[in-house]
Amino acid sequence: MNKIENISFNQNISNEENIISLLKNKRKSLPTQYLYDDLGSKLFEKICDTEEYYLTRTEKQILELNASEIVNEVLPSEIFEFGSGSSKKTKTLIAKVLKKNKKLTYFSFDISVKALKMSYHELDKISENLDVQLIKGDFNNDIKRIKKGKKNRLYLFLGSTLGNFNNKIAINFLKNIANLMNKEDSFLLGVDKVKDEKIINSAYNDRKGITKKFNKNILNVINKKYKLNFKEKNFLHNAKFNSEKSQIEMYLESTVDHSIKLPNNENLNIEKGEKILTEISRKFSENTLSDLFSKANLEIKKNYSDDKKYFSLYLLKSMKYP
Ligand code: AVJ
Repeated sequence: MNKIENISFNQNISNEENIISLLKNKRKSLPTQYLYDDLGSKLFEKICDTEEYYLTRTEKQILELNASEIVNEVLPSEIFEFGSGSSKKTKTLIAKVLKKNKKLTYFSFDISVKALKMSYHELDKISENLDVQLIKGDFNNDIKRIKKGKKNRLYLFLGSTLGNFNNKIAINFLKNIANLMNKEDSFLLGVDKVKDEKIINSAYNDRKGITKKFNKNILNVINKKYKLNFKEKNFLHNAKFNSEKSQIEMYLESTVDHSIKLPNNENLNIEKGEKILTEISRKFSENTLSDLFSKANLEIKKNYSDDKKYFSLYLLKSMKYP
């Protein structure tokens, strides 16, 4: 297998302080990226196969229907994917490019080594003309260390992972991509749209309880990382759409009064009913998106969606080059 280039900065010291302050806060939370350790990345793949989780299925369908048009529009020599996961969805696009273009370099950028390996195994044997490069890093901290493309690069950020970022971080992230882009580069962004709350809520409360497992796994991750003693049985999975903020908020809700010893040996009391935020997943309207794009200096070239308008793909260009 190709070597994994690690461009992530080691921030262990500040991380520990960060965890303590997030947990001591009146509104408790945990860093969302800790949901995606090896097991978490696998559980997320399983969520994508549940009946209720319409996102992946819908996006894949939009991609398949429009891959030819997208490829004709941008004809990339390089594809750079943020948060590539298993790269299953991207396969369609890569296959289309290989048919048209002779050679393609695919950069898979992810925080999880497991995900990078899955991506490699998914793509490795497709064609001799495909070069797969693996880069380990975190979207927000490491984007500044990504090298610009050599020619005609297509950036991908699929799966509505953008929805995990609050508005400020989302603008910043998109701006960084716009700055990274050369004149001929394009950017394909996948986002989940606002819709009937019932449909959104059930996507994050699947009957098989996989999302529940996924959410609770964050406790094992931080227990290991910071030698904490959170117990899964003291928490329940709570995911609900907040219509004011247009986002799913996923919490772990304490079922008992209990306390946790923090890394600085302080005791943290957690009351019954108290909630720890583990993830937000924003559902975007056209207005929110056009506001985001203009603030980030991105311009919409094309917009692809499904019949029900559940999900959208936006093909974007950097406004640096009028
Ligand atoms: C991978 C961030 C897009 O927000 O829908 C799925 C993660 N969380 N079920 C999402 C997730 C709970 C997912 N993203």
